[in-house]
Amino acid sequence: MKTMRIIGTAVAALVATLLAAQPAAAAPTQATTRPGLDRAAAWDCAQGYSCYYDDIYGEVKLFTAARCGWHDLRGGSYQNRISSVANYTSGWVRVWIWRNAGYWEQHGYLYPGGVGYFDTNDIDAIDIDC
Ligand SMILES: [Ca+2]
Repeated sequence: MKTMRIIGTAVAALVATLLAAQPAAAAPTQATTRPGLDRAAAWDCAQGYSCYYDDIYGEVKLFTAARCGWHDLRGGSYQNRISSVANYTSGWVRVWIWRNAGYWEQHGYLYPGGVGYFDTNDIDAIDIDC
């Protein structure tokens, strides 16, 4: 019995080592939404567009995306500033973070017609369904 327990422990340690070797990519999460977040005073954004804000309440607008598709914000004035999004397009919006190890990580997403915020100031790219 003791030998079996030792083997079991060794296997568990090996599995833990293998799992630890994988890049630790956090699963993307839905933007935070809650009742009242979409109050009328905020979220200035035209139907058919998606808009991006410096604060989490959709009040300090950074920009409106002029087209769908991928927008790499690295090196621009909006990098690491987006905190909330109004998505009045008919597609999903996804937000991405550039990891210095050399890869993109999807941080979150927001469904069509939604408004919401993300728990980061680290967003480096947005991708809007076309
Ligand atoms: Ca970043």
